[in-house]
Amino acid sequence: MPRSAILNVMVQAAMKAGRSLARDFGEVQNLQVSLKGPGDFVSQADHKAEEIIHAELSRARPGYAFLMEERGEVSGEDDQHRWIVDPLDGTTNFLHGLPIFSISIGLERQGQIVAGVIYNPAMDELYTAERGGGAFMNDRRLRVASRTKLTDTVIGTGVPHLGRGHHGNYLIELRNVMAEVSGVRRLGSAALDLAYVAAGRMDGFWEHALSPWDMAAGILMIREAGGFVSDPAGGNGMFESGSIVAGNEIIHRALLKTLKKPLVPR
Ligand code: 2AM
Ligand code: CA
Ligand code: CA
Ligand code: CA
Repeated sequence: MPRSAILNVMVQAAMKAGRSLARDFGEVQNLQVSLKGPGDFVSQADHKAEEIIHAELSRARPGYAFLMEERGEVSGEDDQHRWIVDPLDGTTNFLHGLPIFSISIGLERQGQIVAGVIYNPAMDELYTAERGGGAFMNDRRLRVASRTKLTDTVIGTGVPHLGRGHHGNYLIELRNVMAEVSGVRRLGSAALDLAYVAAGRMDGFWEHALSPWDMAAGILMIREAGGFVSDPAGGNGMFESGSIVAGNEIIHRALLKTLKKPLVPR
């Protein structure tokens, strides 16, 4: 399916920012890094990528509002549209030389996510989705994995970072999931994790304490790949709660159930 004009704009912005990130990744030891909170780093690379995305998107669609990780909210005259941007998802990986990071750009129209792009410049993998138009990786149509037995699955997650609570609850969830699946993976870029669920590379995913910019593009990607996404209660409150659970219809339902269990002794 040919990309729409708006998706092309998003792809161009993500690729241009991706080239900037790739250059900075090559000399990561020279980057200026600062601390936003406990364990919460941000670098020149994050800011540069965000500048590029902001410039490209506002040039193509003046007036659209923004929600960006580093700049925060930027209002626009157009109250129907909002870009939701994470210029570098996986900063910790990036700063450690681990090539698992991404750019995530989502577009909301009247509060509904209608287009999403997730780009990993280190692997040159570009994930795109449009509402009703399917999800793609470098032009290949994506479909979530079809495994239906939890014991066969690989499930991604994110460990709550320093400065965010709920570690006790999370450890109970992790224990119960570990006991029921074939493998648990923690890659460190929530946006990429969601793209991998859309691509069928992971059968499911859950994480807490996320922000809209980590999830916006990925939520659409998974749904357009035939998957299911919700908050832990099964509702659509991922942005409000910061928590997300995803998979194909059966694995999503099974994960919701496992995550609700009290600590099962073994
Ligand atoms: P980031 O790299 O854009 O900050 C990994 O579990 C996810 O959590 C990533 O999407 C990462 O996004 C985010 N993250 C990692 N450490 C964080 C921290 N200290 N504070 C807030 N978000 C963090
Ligand atoms: Ca960050
Ligand atoms: Ca992020
Ligand atoms: Ca980020």
